[in-house]
Amino acid sequence: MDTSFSNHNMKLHISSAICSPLMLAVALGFSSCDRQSPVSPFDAHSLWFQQHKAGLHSDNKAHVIINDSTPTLRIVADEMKDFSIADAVSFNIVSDEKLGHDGYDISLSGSTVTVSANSDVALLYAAFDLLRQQHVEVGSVRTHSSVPSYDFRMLNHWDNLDGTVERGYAGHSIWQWRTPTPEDIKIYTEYARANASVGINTVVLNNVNASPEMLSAEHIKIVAQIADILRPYGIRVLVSVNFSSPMVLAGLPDADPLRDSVRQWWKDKADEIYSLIPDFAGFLVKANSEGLPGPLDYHRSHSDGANMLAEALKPHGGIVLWRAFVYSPSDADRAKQAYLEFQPLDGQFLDNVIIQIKNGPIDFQPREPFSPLFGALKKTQMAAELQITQEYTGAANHLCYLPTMWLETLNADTYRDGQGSTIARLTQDKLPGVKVSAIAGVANIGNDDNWCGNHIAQSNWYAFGRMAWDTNLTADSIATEWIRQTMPDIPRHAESTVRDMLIESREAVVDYMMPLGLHHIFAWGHHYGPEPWCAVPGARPDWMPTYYHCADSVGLGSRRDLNGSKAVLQYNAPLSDLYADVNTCPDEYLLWFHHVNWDFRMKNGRTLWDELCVRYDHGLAMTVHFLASWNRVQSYVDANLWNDVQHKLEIQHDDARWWHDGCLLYFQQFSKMPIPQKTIYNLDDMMKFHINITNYENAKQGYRGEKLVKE
Ligand code: GCW
Repeated sequence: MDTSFSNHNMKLHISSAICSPLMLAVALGFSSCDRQSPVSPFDAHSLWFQQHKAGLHSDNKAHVIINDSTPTLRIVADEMKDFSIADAVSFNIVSDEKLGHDGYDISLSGSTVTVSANSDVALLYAAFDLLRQQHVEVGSVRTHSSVPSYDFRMLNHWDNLDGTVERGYAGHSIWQWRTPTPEDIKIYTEYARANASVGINTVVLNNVNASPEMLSAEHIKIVAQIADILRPYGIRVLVSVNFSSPMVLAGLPDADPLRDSVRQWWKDKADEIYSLIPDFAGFLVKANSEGLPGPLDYHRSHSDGANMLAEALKPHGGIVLWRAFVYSPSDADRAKQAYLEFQPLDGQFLDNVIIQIKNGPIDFQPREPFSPLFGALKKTQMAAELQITQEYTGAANHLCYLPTMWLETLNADTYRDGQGSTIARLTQDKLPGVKVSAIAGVANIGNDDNWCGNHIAQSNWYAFGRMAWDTNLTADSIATEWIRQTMPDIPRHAESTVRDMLIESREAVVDYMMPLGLHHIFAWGHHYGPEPWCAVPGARPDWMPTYYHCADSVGLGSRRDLNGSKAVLQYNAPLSDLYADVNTCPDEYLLWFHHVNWDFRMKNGRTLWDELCVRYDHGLAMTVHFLASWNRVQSYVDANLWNDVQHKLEIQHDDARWWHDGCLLYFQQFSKMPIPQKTIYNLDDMMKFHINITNYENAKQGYRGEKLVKE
C-alpha cells in the first residue's frame, strides 16, 4: 500500500502498490486550504521559520509520499506542506548501515525526490534539509547524503527548578515544573521543532549546579511528560544530577561512590527513571567544582564517581557526561588544573562515560587557546562544551556570532596523534566499546518572546545545531542560511552586509574586551563589564582579574611560560614550543602565556602598549561600523527586527567605550605610556562605579541603562 498526501488536490491518496501492516495511512487532518498565502510579517517568536516563502507563493506543491505513520512522520508530512521545488517527494525507511540512526540520503530522478533513511527522525531531518534548500538555495533540489558529525547534538540548559536561568539573558526558564498545560505544550513543541530543524537531538533540562530535587519522584514524572512532548521531534532528555542526591532524597549517611547502599540507590533511581522514560539519555554531572559535592569528598576519584553512575545507567543504555570544569587549587595556575586532575585518570572511565570539556582551560572567555586536556586523553571519550549563552560576550546585548569561535576550537590541532588531531576529529572518533559521540552547547534560551533576548542571538542557537550536525560547515555558510530564513526578503547586497557583521562580530568583541590573550578581567559576579581593578576582600584569588592580567610596571599578561607556571607544557609539540617562546607565540595568545614588557616589539613592529591601544580602538570602531552597516540595511529588514537590533547595537557601542576607556586607562597606570586615541571617561569615576546587573531588567540595559539611572 502506498499512502500519500498530495498537496495538488488536497486529498489523501492510497494506492495499492505494496502492502504491509506497518505501512499505514498517514491521516492528516489538514489541507493546503488551511494555509493562507500572504507573507506574514516578521515575528520574533518564529525564529528562522519566518516564512516558507517560495512555497507560499507557489501553487506547485509537491506530492508527498510517506509509507508509514508515526508521530514523527506526521510532522514530516505537515512540514512538507509548502514544499514546492520538486513535483514529488517520497520518504522511505530503508536499511542502510552507512546512514546510521540519523543520517539520510536525498536523490533525484526527474523531478521526483527520493529520501531514504533508517529512522523516521532521520526522515524529519531530511525534510528540514529540503525545506532549508527551498528557502536558502532556491531553485532545484541538491542531492546528497548527510550523516551527522556527532550522535548527541546537545543543548545544556542552566535552568533552575525555581524558574531562574543561570547566566540566562532571555527571561525565565521555558520549563514549568508542573504537568504541562496546553500553553506549556505549545512552547515545548515549538522548541522541539526549532531544535529538530537544525539537528539538535538531546537536551539537558536543568542547571549543572543541580538541585537534588531534580531526581525526586515528582520531578521525574514531569521530566517524563516533557520527554513525551519532545520525542516526536527526535529529542531525548538528560538531567543534571547532584552527587549528594542519595543523602538529600533518601537520608543516606553519605554519597561515597564505593558504598553499596549509595550504588544501589543510583541503580534504583535509574530503574525508576527508565520505567517512565525508556529513551532517557543519561546524566550530566558537575562534581567537586565551585563548591558542589563529588567523589573527592570521600577521597575517591572522578572515575569512581562517574563509573558508579555509568553502571547504574548501563543496563538501560544511558550515558554519563562528566564535566572536567574543575579547579580546586592543586596548582597555582587555574589554567592547569583540569588537566592535572583528569589526565592521570585516562583509561579508567567506563565506556558509557564521556568527559565533557569546556573549549578553553579557564572559562568561556571571548578567546582562549583550546583546553590542553583535549590533547591529553587518549583512552577516554571526550566531548566539547561550548557556550551559546553570552556569559562573557556581552550577555544578550552584544552582537557576537559565536560559530567563528567554536570552529576555531573544533578545528584546532592538538597534535595528540600527530598532525591532524583536531578537536573535531578526537571528539567524533569513538573509542572501542563507546556507542555515543557528543557535543554540548549551553543554551541561550528563555521565555522571552524572541527566545534569546536579542533577535540576532537566535543565530547562535541556529548555528550551534547546524555546526553540531556538520563540523565541516563554515561560519559563513551557516550565517547565510540563518539570514535568508530569518530575513527572507533581504536582497543579496544587504544580506552580505549582515553576514559581514556576524562574521566580524566575535573578533570585535575580543578586541574591545580582551585582546592579545587577555582574559577574565570582568567585573565581579556578573561577568558583563570590565573591572581589571576589581578586588573583593577575602575572595578567591583566581576569581580576581589581577590574577590573570598581572599588570605591573614591567608589563602585562599571565606567566605560563617555562619561567612561570609551565602551562605551555600541557600542550603537545610543536604547540608547546610555539607557545613557550614569546617571539613565536601567536599574537592572539600572547598575554595568555606571557608576561610581556610594555615596550616589547610585536611581529608588526609596534610596541605591546601601542598594539593594545590599536586593538581596543579597533574593537570600539567596529561597533560604530556595525551601527553604520545596520543603518544601510534598514529598508530591507522588518521594522521590529531592525529596531530591536539597532537598540542593542547602541548598547554594545556604549559598552565597548566603557571597556576601551576602563581597560586602557587602568593599564596606563602601569605602562605610563600615552593613549593615542581619545578617552571620554575618568578612571577614578569608573572604578567607583559598579554596574548593577544582578537582575535581568538591568542586564537588558547594559552600561547605557546604568548611566541613565545614575544621571
Ligand atoms: O563560568 C562559570 C559560571 C557559572 C557556571 C560555571 C560552570 C553553571 O560563571 O555560572 O555554573 O561556570 O560552568 O559550571
